[in-house]
Amino acid sequence: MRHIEQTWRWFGPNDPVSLQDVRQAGATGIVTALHHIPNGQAWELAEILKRKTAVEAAGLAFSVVESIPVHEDIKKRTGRYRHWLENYKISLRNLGAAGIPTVCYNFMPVLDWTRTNLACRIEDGSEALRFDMVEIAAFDIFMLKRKNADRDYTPEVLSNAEKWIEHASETDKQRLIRNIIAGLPGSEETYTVDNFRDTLATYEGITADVLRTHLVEFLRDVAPAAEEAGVRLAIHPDDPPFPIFGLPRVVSTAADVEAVYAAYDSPFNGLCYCTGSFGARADNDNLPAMFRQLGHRANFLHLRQVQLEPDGSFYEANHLEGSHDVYQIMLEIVREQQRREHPIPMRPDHGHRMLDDLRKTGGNPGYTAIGRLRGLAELRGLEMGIVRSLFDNKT
Ligand code: DNO
Repeated sequence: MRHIEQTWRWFGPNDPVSLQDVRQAGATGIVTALHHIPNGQAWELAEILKRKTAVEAAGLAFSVVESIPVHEDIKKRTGRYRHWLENYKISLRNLGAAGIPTVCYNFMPVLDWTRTNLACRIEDGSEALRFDMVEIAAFDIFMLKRKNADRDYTPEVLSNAEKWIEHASETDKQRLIRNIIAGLPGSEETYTVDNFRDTLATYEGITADVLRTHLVEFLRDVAPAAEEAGVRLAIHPDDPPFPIFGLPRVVSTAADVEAVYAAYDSPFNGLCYCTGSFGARADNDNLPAMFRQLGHRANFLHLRQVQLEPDGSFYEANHLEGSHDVYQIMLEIVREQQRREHPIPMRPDHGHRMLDDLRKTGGNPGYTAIGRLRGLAELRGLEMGIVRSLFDNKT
């Protein structure tokens, strides 16, 4: 029987959660990125090896890069996109040379993952990340003042957004702006309202069809290079998995992922199966089935839960609770793992700020130690229980 690999995201030497902490959490693999290298630049072998040495000195493996960001020019196929593409391939080759087997990336225009509240207190007193559709609408319509933004929301959300803006203090508004566009951990880009508006304008005319074509072109170019370098690509789904602020999103559903797979048919061109991202869309209502369909090319796993609300809002629930059936998802993962030679890397994705972490300041929202420790502990117990009951009892 084969087990998935337990990994942990580490933001590098400045991460308040240390590699020693990670060891105590019980993960064996590290997911990290060279965040200091500007988007588009090639990652030099020496820089990669330096990070690898630091990780290995702590008794851990450098398992996954998350992420090599895709330059906006590549998504739009404008400007110096050919140059950035060549750099992307250089980074992949250097990672291959350093023996790093997996690279996660996303193809979301302008924004990476998006939340409105980074400290939403839930019933047990811990703090979760939340995406509130009413606050998104209030930002979009009244602060960003995007043309025709009101057309993108239901009448109920619109009327609640009006109420929100009426009652919001200046501090509430600034907090909302910061949470949405000042960049969440790992998202690399930060914006002010004005330059966010300007950046959105550069996507005029880029419909979902156009963006998908650009993604396919990106993959036809880059995936063969990844294969040659021995590096498995894992595209991260859109988070949340629907268009936002008028920007198209094309990695939100199973059909979207099939188009990614079709662009270059290889196990090296795969998916980061992220339960929390896919699961934030009401019609992705059967995640185990989605894994059955797509899992043969899942090169990386992000496991967490969301609790959906009727207006499209959601918050991040504890790893084993929420709107989806994590047991069934894990069962599919365990089955897929038995068909693979290599352990599929999995990380507990996000966690609540809880216990002692509530008394600390700073840190990366969603990436505190204790919440993720709880997530990893629960997930590894679930996996072990499934593996043992399926295989061990029969030997
Ligand atoms: C959020 C992360 C994402 C992810 C990127 C992958 O916590 O899952 O920021 O790293 O989208 O490129």
